[in-house]
Amino acid sequence: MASPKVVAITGGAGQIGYSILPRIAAGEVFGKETPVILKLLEIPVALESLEGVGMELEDCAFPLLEGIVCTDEPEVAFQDCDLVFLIGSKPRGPGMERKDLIQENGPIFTGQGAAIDKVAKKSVRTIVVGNPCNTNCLIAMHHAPSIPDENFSAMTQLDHNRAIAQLAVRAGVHFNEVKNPIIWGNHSNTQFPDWKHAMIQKKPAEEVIADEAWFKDVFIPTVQERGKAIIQARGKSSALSAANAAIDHAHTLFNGTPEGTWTSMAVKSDGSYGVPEGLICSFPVTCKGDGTWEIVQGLEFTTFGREKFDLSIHELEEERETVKGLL
Ligand code: NAX
Repeated sequence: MASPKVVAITGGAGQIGYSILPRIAAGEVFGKETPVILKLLEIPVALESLEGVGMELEDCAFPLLEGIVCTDEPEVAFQDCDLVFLIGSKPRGPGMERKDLIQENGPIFTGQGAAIDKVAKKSVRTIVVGNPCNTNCLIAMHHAPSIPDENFSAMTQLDHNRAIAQLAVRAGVHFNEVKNPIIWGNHSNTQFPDWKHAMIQKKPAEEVIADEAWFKDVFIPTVQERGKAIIQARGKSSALSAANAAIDHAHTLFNGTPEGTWTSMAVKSDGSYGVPEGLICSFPVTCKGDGTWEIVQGLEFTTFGREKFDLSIHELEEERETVKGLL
């Protein structure tokens, strides 16, 4: 058996927490030979509920689970961590603008970034799920100067998976036969779900589907607005699929992207594709499996695609401006 990996999850008593925890404990990120220690962080009012989640995890008697810590102190949760999922944040309240949400949640990520900086392993990987995840990731990264910026990423894997699913359903093929859509930009409804490089059964998606109007008028808005559709249907936001995507994101970081494929991940821009340096923007990335990623280079845009992507980059710049006091 390998030595245990220490994994922290914030918002452990929340919906996504409830769906993701058993999967990490079952070895779905680090494999069936690697034990895990789970550290769950919550706000004080949710601690009792968190203890209940801890009891349930215990009752699963997972062979790989070596320890469970429930706490409301970030420095306890992040101590010696190999992997941190920053999921906990406040949901958008009635009448709240996106800007208000950013200002409300931003401070959570200054404190948690600083705590990661202080007590986590220097090699820790942090995946930000709590919204607005790109900008929250920017804040956390900024407050952890002793950890490489490349160790931070925000989750657009759910959007990526939604794009795969829509293409598969439209083409009438299995999900496994769809590769390489791309989510460019922000995890918000300005994101640009790009089908131009996607492959279905090893053929270009646009040859298989051959319906430009469908891509523009159905595919893009369906992926962009899928979160809203789930809320309308379920009365609650996506949790099972969000947790699944967070597992996929972490699994890809630590196990790599299969040959010839990429995934979508929001990472720090190095200026690729004209994205201002330092923004946390979703790009197509490949991973080697050692926790590192690389932005796929040399892909081309149509004028339509470029305009869509630029809109999302602009929103990310506005978000950065909104939180500049926290950076
Ligand atoms: P829930 O409201 O069910 O759970 C959030 C939990 O976080 C609560 O238990 C709350 O007490 C806790 N929390 C709040 N502030 C905290 C803090 N400072 N430290 C630790 N815990 C804290 O929300 P849930 O459905 O689990 O969603 C969590 C976040 O994921 C939200 O911000 C949501 O918008 C975001 N999402 C992001 C997605 C993505 O693709 N990036 C998709 C799914 C989801 O919407």
